[in-house]
Amino acid sequence: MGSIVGAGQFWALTGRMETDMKKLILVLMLALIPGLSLAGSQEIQSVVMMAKAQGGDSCTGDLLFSWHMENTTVTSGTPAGCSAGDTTATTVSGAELSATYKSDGTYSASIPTSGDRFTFTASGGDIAKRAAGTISFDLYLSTTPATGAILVSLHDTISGKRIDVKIGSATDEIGIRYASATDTSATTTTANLTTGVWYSVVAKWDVAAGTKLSVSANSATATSTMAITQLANEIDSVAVGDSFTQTTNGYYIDNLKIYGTWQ
Ligand SMILES: [Ca+2]
Repeated sequence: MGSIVGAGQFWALTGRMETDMKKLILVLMLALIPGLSLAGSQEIQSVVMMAKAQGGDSCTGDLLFSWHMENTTVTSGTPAGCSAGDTTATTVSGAELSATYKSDGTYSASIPTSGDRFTFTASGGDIAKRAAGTISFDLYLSTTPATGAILVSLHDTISGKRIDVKIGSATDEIGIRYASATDTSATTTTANLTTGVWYSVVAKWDVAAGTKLSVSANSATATSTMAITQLANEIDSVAVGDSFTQTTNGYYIDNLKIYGTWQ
């Protein structure tokens, strides 16, 4: 019991040790602050990671637009997309978000008949650029498509010119058409698309590059080095679906991304 220090002795001791205690407290603080700081940064990092996961895709860098077709608001749903401009699809004719087929989430864009499409307003090249870009999306043909059926298109509505990703003159092939002063296109010949399968489609254009156009699907790629004249005005409308009058289509599009550069 002799080791227990009485209250009077304690205060006397702390009085004598006051300077040393201050030094000790200072050392402890210096030792503890980096630990507290690390714990704090880890906590902040976790919160940021959670926010990013909940927020979906991020339109930073070359990615201008991403839509998973989970909601007509591209930034809603799981997974959520992003847009550097317009975020709300305008539904035209019989286009609809459908749970029948999808490559991610719960829904895809169903384009059942001619003229069905979703449109977005663009401005100043915010969600697609006439000079260069890449469009990627997943495609599911539920029926054999019409020849030349439009899948995704970028419009300069002032001049009426456009960039189209489309079915080829053969119904099992994919093409890209850059329709400015003259039409230039590239179309696969060995994609051999069939109904009932999800395919990843990638289409690219670059007015200034040596290879101007490229389109790929099902391990087949077609390119073109023929000169293309840049659209007269920047793209002001983006359409997902059939923006020309074709015959019955019956296809689904999911996981669309548009980049402002050749990827
Ligand atoms: Ca989806």
